[in-house]
Amino acid sequence: MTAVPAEPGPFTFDVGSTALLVIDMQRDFLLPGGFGESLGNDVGQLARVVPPLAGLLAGAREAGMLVIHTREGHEPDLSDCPPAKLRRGAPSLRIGDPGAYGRILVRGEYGHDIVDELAPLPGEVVLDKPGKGAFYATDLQEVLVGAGITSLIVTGVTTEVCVHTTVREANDRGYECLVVSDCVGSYFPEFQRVGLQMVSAQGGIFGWVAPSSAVLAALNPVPVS
Ligand code: C5J
Repeated sequence: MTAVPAEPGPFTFDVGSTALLVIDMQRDFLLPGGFGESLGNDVGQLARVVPPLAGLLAGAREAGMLVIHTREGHEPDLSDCPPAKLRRGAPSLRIGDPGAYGRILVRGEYGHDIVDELAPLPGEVVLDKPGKGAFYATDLQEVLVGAGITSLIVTGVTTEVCVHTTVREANDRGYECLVVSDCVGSYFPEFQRVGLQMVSAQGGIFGWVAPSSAVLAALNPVPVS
């Protein structure tokens, strides 16, 4: 067992039964000129997540941890996009419309894929999800059960939307979740701050929160000479 100093108390995990979950680090959300920015968002708030997350991803891979990436998006015919979701946003900026990086949030388009810095390695699990939560309409539960996973180290964007929804879904399914504070991001600084507080409040109502430096230190402890 490894312990990470965290809020509201130490998060203990075993590398063999823990997965690193990387949520929706997609070009459509992160790149300048893309879907996220076209909605009036400051994509710089998400870009700052990339360097620490690349470091954590490297550490998790080196430790042999299961890595799972997710991508939010829809079939080209949008048959898996509920009308209520499709109707949202300005008329010219809807899911499926042509954007700077291809059709917005449509599977197979350039913008739908993960940013180059965090590209999945061959053999890593990549789950396409039509909803905000990573369990809804995906094989995530089967993947986790099949790999004997009981704990999740959760990263990605956005903190208050897909990260929160997934952590809540995971919590209800019995998974222990550590949210990595500098490896999750929101377009809105206040949502980032409060979103993290909401996870660890009330004795860790949804899970634990710690920075990537603490997780990396636990994954690669300095040997005592
Ligand atoms: C959003 C997400 N914010 N991945 N998606 O629509 O959080």
